[in-house]
Amino acid sequence: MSEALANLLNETRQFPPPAELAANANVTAAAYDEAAGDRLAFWERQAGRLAWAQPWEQVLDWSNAPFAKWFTGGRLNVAYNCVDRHVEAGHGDKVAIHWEGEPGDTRTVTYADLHRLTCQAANALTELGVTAGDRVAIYLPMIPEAAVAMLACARIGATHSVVFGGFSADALTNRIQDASAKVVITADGGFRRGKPSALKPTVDEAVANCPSVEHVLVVRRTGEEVGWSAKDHWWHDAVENASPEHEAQPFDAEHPLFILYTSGTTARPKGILHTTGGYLTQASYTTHAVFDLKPETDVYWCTADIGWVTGHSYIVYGPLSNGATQVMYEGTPDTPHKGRFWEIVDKYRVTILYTAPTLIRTMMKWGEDVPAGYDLSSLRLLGSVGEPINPEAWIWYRQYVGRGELPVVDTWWQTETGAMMISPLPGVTEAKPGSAMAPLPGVVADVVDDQGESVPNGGGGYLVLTEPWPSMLRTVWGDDNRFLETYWSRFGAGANTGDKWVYFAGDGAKKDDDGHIWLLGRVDDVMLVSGHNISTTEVESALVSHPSVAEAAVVGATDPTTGQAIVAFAIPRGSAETGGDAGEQLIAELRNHVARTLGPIAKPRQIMLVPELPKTRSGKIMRRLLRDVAENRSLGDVTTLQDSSVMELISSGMSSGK
Ligand code: 6R9
Repeated sequence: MSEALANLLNETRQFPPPAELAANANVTAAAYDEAAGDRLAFWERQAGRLAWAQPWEQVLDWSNAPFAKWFTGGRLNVAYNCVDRHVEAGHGDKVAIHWEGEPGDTRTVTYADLHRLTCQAANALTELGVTAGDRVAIYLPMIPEAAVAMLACARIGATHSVVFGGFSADALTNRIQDASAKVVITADGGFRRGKPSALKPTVDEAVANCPSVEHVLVVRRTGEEVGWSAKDHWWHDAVENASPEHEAQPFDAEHPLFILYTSGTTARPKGILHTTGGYLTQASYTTHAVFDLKPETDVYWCTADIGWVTGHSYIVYGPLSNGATQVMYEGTPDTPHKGRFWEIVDKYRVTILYTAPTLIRTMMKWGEDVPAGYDLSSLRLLGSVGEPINPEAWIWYRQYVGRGELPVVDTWWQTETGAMMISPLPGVTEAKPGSAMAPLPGVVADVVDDQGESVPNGGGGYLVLTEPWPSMLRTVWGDDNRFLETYWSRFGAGANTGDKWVYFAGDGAKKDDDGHIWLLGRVDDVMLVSGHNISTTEVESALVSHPSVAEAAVVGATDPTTGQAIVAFAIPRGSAETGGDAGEQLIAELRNHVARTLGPIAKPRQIMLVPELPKTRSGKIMRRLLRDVAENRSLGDVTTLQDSSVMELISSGMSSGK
């Protein structure tokens, strides 16, 4: 996909780290050299940041590649590392979680509280017959019990499978069945958009079809009435009456810690399996390095949901293993008003904020006056994850949230990688807006062409990881073949890679002239227009760089002449004129703007001005649905959409706009 790339994305701005941050950074440029010198010794030192009950014998056993074993023979307890050791070190009174409910109710959970709750939950699960190796499904809103439930499983060696609270009964059923979960932990519901949103009825429906489930633990959150069966137990009876004494036993470094399902390109979700020692090592180290987290002074906030991998690694395991103080928020960013996020930053004096490009673009749409109404001076570092961040969104984030001063770390990683892989280091890297920059110390990545050959600087292709890393997925739960086929078959160990195992991430990427990495979206999101490969991300970035566009999604639609044609959906900014002729004029201007920015080949055949874009609940644009609209097909499955009415709006706009 190299040819069209040369004239795409000529973003040249670069921002060095603030001098003070660089001078006091947890991790300096030396880490790159150390890791390049002896990668395994580097990871061994990072594993040493954790408390091990028994040291490992071998850092990496790759003899059965690509099935990895890290820190073999080592034993540790994840919950001990995230909770007990901080209490033992005298930090029991320190706040672990400042929790903010959507209706404005709050809870303060110290490390001593977290210890007590985790021990009680561990005893309650044991009482229900859960033992090491059993699977427990967790289907909860963003309340402290979600973190407690995960830690309690880790404490007794049960493997958790968190299912996002927005998923349907079918999705929950499939996930419970695939892992044969014995217990489900849920709540009556949570608060979303100003109203209670029930969870228990969905669990009831799922459990009716899941014979493996013996017990259901139910947290009372909304107080709404719920159906009740012989399998159900109230959390406040079972957990809050359980003994607060529990001694954590160490588990093998390769003991299964959690399964997390990711949808991928086919319908059947894959249960990504993560284990204990390597996962915690990298989740913990990257939190320390990329967020420059200082547990004594920072207040950290990751806005993800615990149902996604970002919530696992950067709400629960990464921050807590580092002894951080963090904010956890139950609800949506615009309830009861559009300044809710900034109000929370202001109230808790948040210093490190980790959020997603989709949210940043939404905030752009709402306008910079909203953050300007709050005191955001406590912030010192901003992070982004989940999608490529367009340069304009990056600049907006730095400008209006980060006072034009703060470093923005754009962190590329996946459910499968378990922890961050490609990202700036905030005290070292001169960041370029829109680029994840370089592999972190200890990570080895490359961009290769169709044949698996490394592309030169300036070239584009597929992102691959060429050396194993501690937090890598170990397999797809119950399906080793799918693990091999999906991730390890595309490029080897084959002709161009020698004996090397090469991990195929499924993302398109390019290397700029300095060798820095730019992510271009999933490879299925690359369009072939008149023989030229053009990435949806780059056309979207070009559109968003126009002052009248807040957000854009681009798809390739079948075209009789060009193979595929570029069809764009753009949300105008609040200030843009779009009525009548003004709309037509804006569309013409935007088509020309893209042609000017990226070259005539990238000029969209068609641009639709739309009020919203279809997104999954984790904020990724569902281009599949937009492709259906662009090709005049009836809509496929919309159940994972955050708001299914969006598609009606878009489809009706599409027919009238033609
Ligand atoms: C952590 C997470 C993984 C996919 C990944 C890629 C996209 C995530 C990104 C990014 C560009 C970034 N992605 N971070 N693309 N720049 N900083 O999101 O995991 O839900 O498994 O999604 O998300 O396409 O392959 P997951």
